[in-house]
Amino acid sequence: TRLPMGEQAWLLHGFALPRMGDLLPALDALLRAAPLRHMTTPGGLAMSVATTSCGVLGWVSDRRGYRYAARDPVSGNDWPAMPPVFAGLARDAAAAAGFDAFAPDSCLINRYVPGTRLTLHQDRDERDFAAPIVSVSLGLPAVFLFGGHARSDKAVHVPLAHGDVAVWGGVDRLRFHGVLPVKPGCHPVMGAQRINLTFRRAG
Ligand code: MD5
Ligand code: FE
Repeated sequence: TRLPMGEQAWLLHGFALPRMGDLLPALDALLRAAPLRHMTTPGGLAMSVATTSCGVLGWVSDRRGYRYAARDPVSGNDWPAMPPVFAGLARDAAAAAGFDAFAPDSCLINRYVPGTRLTLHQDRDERDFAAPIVSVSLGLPAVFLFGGHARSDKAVHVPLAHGDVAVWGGVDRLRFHGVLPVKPGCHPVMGAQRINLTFRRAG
């Protein structure tokens, strides 16, 4: 099902499920090549979400700020290439939501163990806000907060399950958003974690 969250924001329930057979082995290989790590915020705190990236650009945070970089600062190597099953899923989900020819150059991989949350924020580190953002949820369920254009705007709570794909673009691209603390549990495929893949056109 294709549920509208905003004028140009869509939840594609279960959209990734038919691709899990290719997606999960590709994810395993990526996490071996560029392990998840807790980056440091500009304020000097360790992020509660563990992150890594694939694609031409990866999202990084350190004392100097947030930005996209071509190399993994832990290994000094380029980020692993984006697997075709990742790029194809992102492109097809964007098209299903009305955004043609989405060609992401970055996929941020976020891991939430139980208790991990993501506070309300906007995604503003990308060069061009014309491209949509595609988000793939894996593992434990979570409650997504879909806010407005001001931090104080009331946020709608959207449940996200394993295999759900959300797409945001156009007038909804810069909305405040976040994730409530993930509840304890064990997913039959992914174990005691939620992993989110966030596809962006960053450069
Ligand atoms: C997550 N990640 O579940 C989310 C999925 C991040 C992040 O927010 O920055 O790593 S992406 C959610 C998103 C992106 C762009 C716009 C909107 C939501 N939105 O307008 O609601 O780990
Ligand atoms: Fe975000």
